[in-house]
Amino acid sequence: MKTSMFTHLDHPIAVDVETVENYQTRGHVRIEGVASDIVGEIRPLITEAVQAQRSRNDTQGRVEEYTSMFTQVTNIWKLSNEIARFVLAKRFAHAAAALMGIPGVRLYHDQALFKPAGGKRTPWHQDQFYWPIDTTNTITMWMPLVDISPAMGTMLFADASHTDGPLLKEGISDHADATLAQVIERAKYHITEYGDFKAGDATFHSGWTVHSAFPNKSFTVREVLTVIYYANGARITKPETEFQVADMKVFFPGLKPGDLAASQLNPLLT
Ligand SMILES: O=C(O)CCC(=O)C(=O)O
Repeated sequence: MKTSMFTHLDHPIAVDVETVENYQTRGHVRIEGVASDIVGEIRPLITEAVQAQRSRNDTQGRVEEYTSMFTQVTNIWKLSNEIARFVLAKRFAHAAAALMGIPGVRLYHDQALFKPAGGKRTPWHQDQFYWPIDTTNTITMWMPLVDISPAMGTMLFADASHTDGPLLKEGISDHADATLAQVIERAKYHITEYGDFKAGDATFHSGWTVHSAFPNKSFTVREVLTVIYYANGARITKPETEFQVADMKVFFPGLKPGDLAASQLNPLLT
């Protein structure tokens, strides 16, 4: 990867007022071309790291059903300097901060989520159920590394569901999926899906936005990288579930409830 590419990544991109408003009212938004200039260069490095991790068969300390739905690698930025430059890029972090309307964001973690050909639907869920953190200013950037269509597993979002906070005290499962589907019907949330994506486009969704993803009906792997951010200044809460106990250990190493959520794995990015 060329050094000039890295320099590019250090510059914030403009996020217009309408995009910010859309994010804040609906709990999700799509920004096209966030990384289209560089995704072709970073993709081979990420796929290589995912392959290496797959052969180690390591769940990386997490307790979650995701591990059976995807080839998932968490904190992939720790595996290569180039991937770190990408994941920690100011370009993405500034967009995340602008959408949330806050000055500073820290990294929670990243995830390569590679859904294999034939991979099943991602059930409805809310990410923040898993996170022991005292802010609702949390956001996930979800970025395909290849061009994808809905038939390969793009996401669906329940509009404005983030404004209702936690809707279910259950981790991802078929049961939780069915219950959230009922919640969606009762609340009459409008469901948004964004159609086709080019590699390097991205959606951003809030930690409490109810979302799911289509199955991968194609013959190729759906390669996605996500990066999760939260407001600088947030503190760690007392874990309420085994998932949150695991997340505290893995993503806030050495810290405890009440501490500032700022371990060496959570650099300030803006
Ligand atoms: O990629 C998927 O299928 C689901 C991803 C997801 O739920 C997330 O990034 O929060």
